[in-house]
Amino acid sequence: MLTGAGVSAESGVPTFRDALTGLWAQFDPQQLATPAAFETNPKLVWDWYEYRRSLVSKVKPNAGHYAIAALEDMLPHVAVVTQNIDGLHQAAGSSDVITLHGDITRHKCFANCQGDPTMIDITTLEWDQEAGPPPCPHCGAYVRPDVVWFTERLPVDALDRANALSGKADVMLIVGTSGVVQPAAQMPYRAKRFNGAYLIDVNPEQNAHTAIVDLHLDGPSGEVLPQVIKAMRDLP
Ligand code: BJW
Repeated sequence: MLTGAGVSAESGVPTFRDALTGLWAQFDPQQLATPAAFETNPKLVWDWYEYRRSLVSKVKPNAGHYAIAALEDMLPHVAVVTQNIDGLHQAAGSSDVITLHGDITRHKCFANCQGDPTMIDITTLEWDQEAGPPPCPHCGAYVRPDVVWFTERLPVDALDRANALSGKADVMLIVGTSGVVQPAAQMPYRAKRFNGAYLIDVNPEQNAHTAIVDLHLDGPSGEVLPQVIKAMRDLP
């Protein structure tokens, strides 16, 4: 599985490119999700992530997440390579989840002063929350969310494993991603090139992968994936 923000849309988590609604509508998410934006305006970026972290803390997995988890009982090995930072695959019971872009509930020192990454538990900190991000208790640099921003390297172990699994996949389901963000967007190409994988795209919209997939299942993943499971269970 390669998943993106669309798989969580039916849980009430706006997709990345739809994430800026209401007060946030005036900003471009691609401009906020960068280390340069955080350095320029730490409070703005921190407040955006706090808003999204609060939202994620209230949502539950949807039928799409549960269908993906259910595939583990039906296939020899299912790995979920996700670009999502919301933890909903894990909450639905998927046991092998590779998180390429981090986790919005975790935090680290912006300077990684004690080694990369220097994780910080913000529940142990006291600071003026109106002022912006807390200072790192070790060095005083700002604390930031443990997510991967544009121009930053992905976690090496996660990327290596995702690349290796993609290169030997028999089937890849690509669910709820626009397919424009690298290196995640390369995974289907690796699966096709190295193992001739059968590619299935689940998305209510055309996207960057639609042209190369073997099958495009047009619809929301919370509706399409349970039907896929049912069809598999009904096989003779
Ligand atoms: C539904 C649905 C429903 C809706 N059911 N579906 C090579 C070429 C060009 C550029 C680059 C390159 N290599 C690297 C880059 C630069 C950059 C990049 O890719 N830029 C592109 C935009 C061009 N990549 C990076 O910087 C990466 N770092 C890197 O490669 O380091 C080395 C390097 C750096 C620089 C140069 C060269 C090498 C890091 C990328 C990190 C991405 N991080 C983010 C933010 C995470 C934290 C946060 O959430 O705030 O990750 S960006 C954002 O995009 C987020 C997402 O995980 C990611 C993907 O988005 P996703 O999931 O596809 O969501 P959407 O919103 O785009 O699409 C939703 C889809 O769901 C749509 O298709 C809907 O139709 C669908 N949908 N409802 C099913 N119910």
